[in-house]
Amino acid sequence: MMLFPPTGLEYVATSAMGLADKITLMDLRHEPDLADTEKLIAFITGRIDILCVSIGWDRQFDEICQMLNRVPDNITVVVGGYKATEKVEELFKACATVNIIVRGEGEETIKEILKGKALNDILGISYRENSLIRHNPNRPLPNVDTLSAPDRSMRRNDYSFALNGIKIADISFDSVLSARGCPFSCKFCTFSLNPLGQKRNYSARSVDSVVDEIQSLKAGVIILSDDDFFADPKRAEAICDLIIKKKIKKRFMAQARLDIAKYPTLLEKMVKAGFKALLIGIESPHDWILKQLNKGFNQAAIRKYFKILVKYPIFYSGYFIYGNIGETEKEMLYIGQFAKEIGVDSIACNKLRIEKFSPLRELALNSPGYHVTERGELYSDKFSHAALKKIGRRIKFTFFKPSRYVKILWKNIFIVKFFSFKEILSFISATPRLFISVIAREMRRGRLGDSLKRTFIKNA
Ligand code: B12
Ligand code: SF4
Repeated sequence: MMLFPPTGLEYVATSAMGLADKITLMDLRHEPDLADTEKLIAFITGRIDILCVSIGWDRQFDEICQMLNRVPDNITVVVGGYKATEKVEELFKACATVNIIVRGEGEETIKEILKGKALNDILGISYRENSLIRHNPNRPLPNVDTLSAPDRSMRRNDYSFALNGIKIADISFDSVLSARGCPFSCKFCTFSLNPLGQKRNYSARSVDSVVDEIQSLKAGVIILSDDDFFADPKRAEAICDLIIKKKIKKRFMAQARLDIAKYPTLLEKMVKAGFKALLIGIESPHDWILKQLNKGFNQAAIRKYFKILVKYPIFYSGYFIYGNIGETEKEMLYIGQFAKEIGVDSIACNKLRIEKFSPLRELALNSPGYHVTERGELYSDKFSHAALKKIGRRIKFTFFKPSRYVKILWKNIFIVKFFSFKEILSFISATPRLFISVIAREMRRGRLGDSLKRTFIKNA
């Protein structure tokens, strides 16, 4: 939905300030004039000495490689980001134009590159030297309080509420990273591991610096991009206290663990401070799977915690994982029903992924009949990708009946009060345009009939 800025790239660009004559920060999702590769290459050619590219996830990885391969040879290409770090070898192989890959966190490393330090002395990079690829040792992870928050004045676009290209309401978005790392060790999760397999110790910024950054932002809706914003409940409470004291009026979304239900005072303060939505990893209804994933709670605890959480005017989006090692179809399909039982407002279901450094890799590779693709997708002799995809859709459709969308709107408008009256009016007036654009999109993709059937009749 293009709601949030590329936080990692913004941190790196801010760190690079003052070390280049001019820095242009570009979020290509918001550069329609450069959507065409020819135009993008023409823009780069002749104007740019160093091209710094962030690759955060799998999506469009091949397209990015194709684009990078067209960059003229005289331009130095530096690539960083989660995916680039995980795929160092593959990236060098696929893109002859890439000179340097910055592995892991890049703020200090980019400075040394731009200052012209000898490449063999820069920690945390892999680089091309003639026909060889050199890998320097890892860079120790810095204390996050030493890093400057992203300089928003570098942005060339706003992040506002648009769906399918239609502006829905005058709401703008931003993201704030208050801490890096997570003190827990769920086995499927690589959030708190950087992709080198190096555990990121939980490192939190001071309460004042976080609230100062929030206060300085124009955006009305802030996502706190921390792996778990409430990892240190006392600190989270202090942040809420300061937001309330400074009368900052913003709406917040954050990723949280279920255990937050143990802190009623914190929950009350969160509501007062403007927390409207929590993204919570529930993962599975089944005790044996929760244990396999080392999640740290069981089904009874989920039910108990949700009984408490639903009393607060907060929108809860639950993440679930299906296609776990040894999981039956019946167990997977129970997710939709379970989500309804506990009272979560919305769900997102993902197939189990086994990334390069996932602690579950060994178990997956040693489980007869299970296979992991190069892209980290897990499938088995019993459940192919296609079969899992179909199960995923069935889970989704058990939960997302048309009445669910009404409930979601109701909760956001009347209970959570995410939207103001003016925003709702703007939303209503945009609805016909939005509806037409969605229909046009589905017709363009040749799947209008199928989509209508799946939404209103049944999941095929
Ligand atoms: C918040 C978040 C989101 C937010 C995005 C908010 C935003 N501002 O962009 C939302 C909810 C939208 C989101 C969506 C998705 N996300 Co997400 N997300 C995260 C999360 C938790 C934090 C990202 C962040 O802000 N990190 C902080 C910054 C500072 O770190 P960073 O981005 O890595 O950048 C540093 C370095 O990588 C490096 N660097 C980065 N770019 C560059 C460039 C250069 C030139 C240099 C030198 C260095 C450099 O320096 C940066 C500063 O230190 C991460 C997990 C994590 N802890 O990182 C997952 C994560 C990035 N997401 C992930 C995934 C899978 C997704 C989704 C595909 C989920 C889905 N199934 O839909 C979607 C993809 C959306 C899309 N664009 O297609 C995965 C990617 C895994 C992978 N191997 O591909 C991660 C790693 C989580 C995980 N382990 O599963 N996500
Ligand atoms: S799933 Fe959440 S709580 Fe568990 S390690 Fe990952 S970020 Fe931490």
